[in-house]
Parts: sequence; structure tokens; C-alpha cells
Amino acid sequence: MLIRILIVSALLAVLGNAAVRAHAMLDHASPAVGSTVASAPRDVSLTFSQNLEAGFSSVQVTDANGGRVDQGKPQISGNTMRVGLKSLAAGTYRVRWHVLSVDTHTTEGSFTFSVGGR
Ligand SMILES: [Cu+2]
Repeated sequence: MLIRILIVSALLAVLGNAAVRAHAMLDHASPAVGSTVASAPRDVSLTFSQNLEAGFSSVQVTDANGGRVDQGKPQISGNTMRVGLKSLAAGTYRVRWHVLSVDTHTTEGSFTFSVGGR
């Protein structure tokens, strides 16, 4: 009986880890997470570890005062989400994303990037 419990726990641990890995996590971004870019980007592009459900995934980009600098509705294709930007001055911007992946799990996160002075 104890052996059976141990085997079941081990199996659950393995399956649990697999489920966590299957969520759509941010794989990479452009501008890169935490980076400083020399000139203002025209858009932010996020690539995830899994395909996204377009209707339930969003991204917001805000300036240091919390004002929106993205152009609204993102374009989503497969595992990438892209949103256009207004023209950015030098400064630090925060990208907040919230996505629903095709496995029906939602994940969210945020990061910053900076635009350097000219
Ligand atoms: Cu998942």
C-alpha cells in the first residue's frame, strides 16, 4: 500500500511538472526583456512557448506615468502577439501581457524596456 502511494505521488509530480511546462510562457520579446534600445521601436512583439487564443490574449504598454502608448488591439498569429506603438520618447516603458493558451490556461506577466536618449 505504501509503495502504491509512493508510485502515485511520483506520477502526480511528473504530470504536474508537465502541465506547468505546457503553459504559454513568454519565450522572448522584441524589444528584449529589460533591454535598452537606441531608437524607438514601432511595435512590441512577444513570442510564447505555446499557441495563443486570439480573443482572450492582450498586451498593454505604458509609459512611466502609466499612460498607454500601444495602439490597442494586438495582432496574434500562432504563438506570437504583436502590438503597434505610438512614437516613443526616451524613457522606460512597461509591457503587461495576459494570454490564454490553446491548453485553456491563462498566464500573465510584465517586463520593462527602455528607449535611450539620442
Ligand atoms: Cu497550461
